[in-house]
Amino acid sequence: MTKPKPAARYYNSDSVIFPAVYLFKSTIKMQAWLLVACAAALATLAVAQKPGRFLSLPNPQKCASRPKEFFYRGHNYFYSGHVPALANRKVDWLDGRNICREYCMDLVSMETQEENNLIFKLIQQNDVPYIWTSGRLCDFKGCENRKDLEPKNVFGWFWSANREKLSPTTQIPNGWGYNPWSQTGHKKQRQPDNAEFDINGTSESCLSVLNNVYNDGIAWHDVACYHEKPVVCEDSDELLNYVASTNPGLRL
Ligand SMILES: *[C@@H]1O[C@H](CO)[C@@H](O)[C@H](O)[C@H]1NC(C)=O
Ligand SMILES: [Ca+2]
Repeated sequence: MTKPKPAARYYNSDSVIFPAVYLFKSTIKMQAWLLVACAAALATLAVAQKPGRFLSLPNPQKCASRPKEFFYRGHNYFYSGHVPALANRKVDWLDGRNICREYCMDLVSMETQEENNLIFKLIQQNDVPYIWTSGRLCDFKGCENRKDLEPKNVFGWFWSANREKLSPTTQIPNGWGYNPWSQTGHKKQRQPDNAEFDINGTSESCLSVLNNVYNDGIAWHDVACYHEKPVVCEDSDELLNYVASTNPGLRL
């Protein structure tokens, strides 16, 4: 197992790129957002004097030739294990987002049961052991003083790709027939259980779909973000719109 990276790096990179004021607001303009992101990145680099970890910007050529394994409701998806250049790569959560983002995609977000079933089916049919999703706990700088996110283990989760909140973790989401969070895990408790925090203080702040790791079928788990996993990428409207508007004529 590789040496874990300090959890603070995730908080830093998230709070720099996604100040919580932007969370759950989809109205933000991409150009303004990029300016903020770049300014913040430069400022932090200048202060820190060492490379930080940041969200990657999309690469127009990669966006135009992005892998399209399947299509659902206006979005393309792919599993990294099925892309020759990525087939053997397992990455931490932020690197996972960045792999996707260079293709104008982001880690997958399952807002509906139908979409979740598609991802579960992909995992089952291909014997995928686990994947990263864009699900993230709002536990970094800027998430304080948000009464609506308390308690964090119930109300504090959101999809990073579009900054939409998840349903409360203790409930069957509206319109779903089951709760996608596992009923068990390391502590034999329902998820999210933040189990690694109890072991050594590392928060389980990222959402992974695990395939029967705890004899629990395919289900959602909170997992520490440094773990290395393959990814499922999903088209990002935000990044596609941005690259389309800045590259007239590019076929996406
Ligand atoms: C925490 O515990 C996990 C599981 O035993 C281990 O893989 C990880 O390296 C530990 N992290 C730290 C920071 O000690
Ligand atoms: Ca867990």
